[in-house]
Amino acid sequence: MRLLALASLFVMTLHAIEPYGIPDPMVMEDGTPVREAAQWPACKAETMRLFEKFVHGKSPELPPWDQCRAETLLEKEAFGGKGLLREVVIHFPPAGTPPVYLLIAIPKAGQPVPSFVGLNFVGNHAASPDPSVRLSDVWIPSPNPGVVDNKATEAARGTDAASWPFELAVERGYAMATLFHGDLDPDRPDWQEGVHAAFFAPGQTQPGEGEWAAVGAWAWGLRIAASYLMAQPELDPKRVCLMGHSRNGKTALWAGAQDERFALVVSNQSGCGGAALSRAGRGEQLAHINTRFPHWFVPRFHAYNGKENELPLDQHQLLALIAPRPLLVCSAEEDLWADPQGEFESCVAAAPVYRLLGTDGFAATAMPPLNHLVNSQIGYHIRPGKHEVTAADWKVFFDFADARLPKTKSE
Ligand code: GTR
Repeated sequence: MRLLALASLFVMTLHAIEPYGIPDPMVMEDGTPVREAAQWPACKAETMRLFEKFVHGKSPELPPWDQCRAETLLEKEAFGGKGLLREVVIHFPPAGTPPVYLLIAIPKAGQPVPSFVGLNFVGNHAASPDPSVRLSDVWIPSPNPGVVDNKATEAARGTDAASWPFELAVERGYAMATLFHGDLDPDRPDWQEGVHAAFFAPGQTQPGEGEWAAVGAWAWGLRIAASYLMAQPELDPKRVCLMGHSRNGKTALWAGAQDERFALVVSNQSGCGGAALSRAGRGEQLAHINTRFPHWFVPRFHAYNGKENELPLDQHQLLALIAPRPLLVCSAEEDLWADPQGEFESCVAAAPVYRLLGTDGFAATAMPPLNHLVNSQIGYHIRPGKHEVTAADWKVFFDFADARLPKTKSE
């Protein structure tokens, strides 16, 4: 029976951790327990289908990179000569899909470097104050600084730069790439702009039952961006990492689950529908998220509003889909809406899969002190403060990546 509470395990070792009757991530749908690593691929495939069916929908196949086309719009020396700032536009099939724009800081290293890629909330021009970065022309939510009638103006430049410390990345030896989720799909219940419409059958106006929603489309864009990064000689294709904050953190987890090419995943305050257990019942609940953001997840997920206990999955299984690759879950003390405790418990509950696959799993049995990195293959960090991503957070991401990625390309 899949809904085996992990109670006995937790009660013995983790007094602070609740199991809530969450599904056992290592029991097959027919009740077969997963006891060996060789059984995991089949269990993983079942879990993936559950997330497709109940949460994200199924995304189209990723277009092969040789069917995509990247054009460099900007390339200049930057960061006091320590690196390059580049912006590219990526066109991809099918015909009619809008392109995505990727802004990248690349250290001058003389050897292929690891990279991070993440979605931004308000356009590349907001991530960097550099006036040569292209001003986005797609729909952007208002109110946002410098956004007038849902369009970016010059006043929007650099307004989100605190979330994207490019120079720090370059100094730490990482490339940092970002793209606007609105290039893939506007963050509103609209299916005409963005990538969905290009896949509609004649007469279709919204995704059908089981088809991808907004988070699925955003995750698809991250994967296309990864294909670009992996094709660049300056970047190590084996060390492309994902970072996402909040709704973009939910998206990073889904992209990382689907695409094993990502070497490492960071979820920053991803909360409900991200790292936090839905059954924990704190902070944002399914009824909140599905009402305010009806386009993020598939309609079947909405059917569980107020009925989280009936979901045939919980979010620790999304974390387990990333195993055995390094995964860092970050919370903020004041961000109770994202339920730090539920994010931590999710790590605990995903750890058996990580251990099954030969890693050190998760090295904490109770919530760690503030500003302490739990440095195991599932990492965890909680800091004081509120819901945001800062340069101090990025330092933790780089510390974790330094510890968990191979050191050089040849390793
Ligand atoms: C909130 C939403 C969260 C989170 C956040 C964000 O309003 O309730 O799930 O995604 O937005 O993306 O900043």
